[in-house]
Amino acid sequence: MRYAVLVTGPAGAGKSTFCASLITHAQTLGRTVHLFNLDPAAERFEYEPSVDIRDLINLQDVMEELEFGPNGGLIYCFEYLLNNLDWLDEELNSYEDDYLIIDCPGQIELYTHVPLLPRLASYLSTNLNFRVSATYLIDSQFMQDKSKFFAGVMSAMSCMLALGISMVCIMSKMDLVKDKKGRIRPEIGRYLDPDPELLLEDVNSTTNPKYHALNRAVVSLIEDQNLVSFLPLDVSSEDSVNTVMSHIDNMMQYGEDEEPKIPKDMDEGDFEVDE
Ligand SMILES: Nc1nc2c(ncn2[C@@H]2O[C@H](COP(=O)(O)OP(=O)(O)OP(=O)(O)O)[C@@H](O)[C@H]2O)c(=O)[nH]1
Ligand SMILES: [Mg+2]
Repeated sequence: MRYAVLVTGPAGAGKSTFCASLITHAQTLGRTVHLFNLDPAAERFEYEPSVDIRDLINLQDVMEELEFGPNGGLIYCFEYLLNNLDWLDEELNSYEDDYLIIDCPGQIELYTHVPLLPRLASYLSTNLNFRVSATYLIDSQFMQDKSKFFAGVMSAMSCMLALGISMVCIMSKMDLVKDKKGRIRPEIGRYLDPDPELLLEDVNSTTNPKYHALNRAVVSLIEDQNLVSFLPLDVSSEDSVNTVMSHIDNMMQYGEDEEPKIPKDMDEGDFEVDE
């Protein structure tokens, strides 16, 4: 079985940093994971990507040669990838029984407006037999403001619905919202698993009454989709990275259906079978 985790979230949410911390942590556990860079505009990485979209196409070249702006150029790069999937087949050919961590660009256009990433995720699972899941990162500092929290949850939800795969939501950079004793500040902590009704009261208290019905509709949507809880992530804490990785493993049922391996110096005849 092959596994792939798409690491998504808005620009600057901490995706690349999180990918690197997952790799470091996997190494300490003796597990092999590979970084797949899917951002054609990426500049540098802590770990060298094993697979890199920039080997196929580079955003800078597209912008110079075709005179596209950065966002149009990005869409062009993904369309190019999807028209050249034999490149991907070739690159991923050698990754059997492997775990890929896919560092994705943050632009929501690639998920919803032109569903390029959903097509890629579906290609990985349907054609290349990967078990695919996603994470969505939101910067904890975003959560200082209730209306930003709503916006963050809505964007996570639209990403999840567009991708159509299971997803873990992560609140990143938790080290920045801890008090002097190292505890998560309560005004941020309550957003990790908040009561939607309390959120509604909070948001209503700061919005014009003509939007209260809309706020109620948004809260019902969040409740129905059961997408309001976030896992805290502090990349400086090994425990925190471990917890997040365990959630991702569980979500993908990592390793659950691997065949038990017979040690090399025994053959099957060495096992006695009771009839
Ligand atoms: N304090 C703190 N800073 C972080 C953490 N994670 C990321 N950062 C910082 O946040 C900034 C953005 O991090 P990246 O990992 O590049 O974010 P990204 O989501 O990959 O960004 P793009 O690829 O540009 O969309 C960098 O300056 C990081 O050093 C964290 O857990 N704690
Ligand atoms: Mg990045």
